[in-house]
Amino acid sequence: MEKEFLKSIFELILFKQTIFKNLHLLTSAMEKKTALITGITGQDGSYLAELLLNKGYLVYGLVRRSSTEATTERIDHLLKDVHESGARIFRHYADLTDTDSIISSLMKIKEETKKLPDEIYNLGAQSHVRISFDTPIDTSDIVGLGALRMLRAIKLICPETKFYQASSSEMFGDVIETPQSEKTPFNPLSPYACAKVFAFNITKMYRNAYGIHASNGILFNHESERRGVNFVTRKITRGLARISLGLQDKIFLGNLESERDWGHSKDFVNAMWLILQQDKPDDYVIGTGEKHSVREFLEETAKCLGMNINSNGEKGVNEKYIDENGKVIVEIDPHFFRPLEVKTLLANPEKAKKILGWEPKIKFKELAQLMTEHDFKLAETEAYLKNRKRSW
Ligand code: NAP
Ligand code: F7E
Repeated sequence: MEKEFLKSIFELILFKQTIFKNLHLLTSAMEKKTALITGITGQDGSYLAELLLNKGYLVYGLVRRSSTEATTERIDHLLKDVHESGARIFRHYADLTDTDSIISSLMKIKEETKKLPDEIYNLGAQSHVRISFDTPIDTSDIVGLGALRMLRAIKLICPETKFYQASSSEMFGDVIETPQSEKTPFNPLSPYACAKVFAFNITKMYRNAYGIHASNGILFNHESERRGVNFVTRKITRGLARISLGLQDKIFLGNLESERDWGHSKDFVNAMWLILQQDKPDDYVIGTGEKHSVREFLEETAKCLGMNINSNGEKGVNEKYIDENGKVIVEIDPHFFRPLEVKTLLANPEKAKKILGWEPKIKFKELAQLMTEHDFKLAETEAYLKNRKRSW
């Protein structure tokens, strides 16, 4: 009898919590804009979620199921228990390769907020260019067909929703002209870039054929303290920071001569938002208008750390960087070369400046400085924990 009573009290509490959550969501959604982000656990997704929350949005994010909680590391500081009154960010399990999960997520948003999202940002991708040569079919499915799945769901369920497609400067590939603008023809060199070209074109096609507010941001490389550790900038800042504290001996890199137009992700997600605030959908190149080589990034990082490193002067796979104690700290490993290499990329962001009023705040040197400082602090913590363990 007592057990039954306790059970009904417990059920009542759960019921109240659900009603409270839905009521809270309903009132919030009526007052606030709602956005859905695919790829919310990625570098850009996490900064975009922060930006939108600061602007008062309700934010939904599509998250892939994983056997660990590690994939939400970049957004853990934003997540709250959905039953808490201030919760404005929500996760739905879904996958860009699974149309049903995308449609289900849109229907769930409708159920919970009694309206459909005002804006959808499609950032989900297998975004590593070299890995796309190893997994071309999976990459094309996520990157290319994934965008089409999103657009098809929008056409069927929420044709009024504004759509942002994360297009990429990789589409320019073997560049036809320098710098690259919205008018520069594409010439892709990887499965990733070919899939992005498809996604770009299908976004434009849905805009023209069905009047959907669908725009492409053609973003040049952007990095940050949250950049994945297998992209070259983070590999360098993390690697050299760890080497400087004796946690690692050396790093292995590929082509040091590649040139990229590197900006900071925080600036770039602001451009994404500005693109969707325009009355008319359109395509925009987003970049800093400055290019630097991988070698320059390596040398700038060493400078930030006060490391004196020099090349042995050899070219290609025999080149090494050596520190003041004669220790080799950088070697070349052909594994990191690509079957085809995009040698140089440089943005002409004039249209974004003129129409969106967008300009990057963080340029090359500050970017390297921010990333290096961040990775040095992480390495210091790692070294401290390692030494503490040793003293036990
Ligand atoms: P990122 O850090 O690699 O993040 C990619 C995101 O996509 C992650 O949240 C990942 O989830 C998710 N994802 C992967 N496969 C998925 C799938 N099958 N279904 C749903 N989600 C999936 O990439 P980023 O640097 O933030 O870039 C964001 C977008 O901009 C990407 O589309 C990228 O291609 C594009 N882009 C990036 C740059 C750049 O320099 N960063 C430049 C131009 C364009 P997990 O966390 O579970 O892996
Ligand atoms: O390579 C060279 C490599 O992997 C940059 C993605 O966000 O930006 C990114 O693609 C350059 C390339 O970025 C290593 O060959 C040398 O030339 O950091 P990355 P990415 O390929 O430019 C575009 C715009 C995107 O859209 C993509 O999603 O650095 N490089 N040595 C190396 N690259 C890596 N990863 N590792 C090396 O050891």
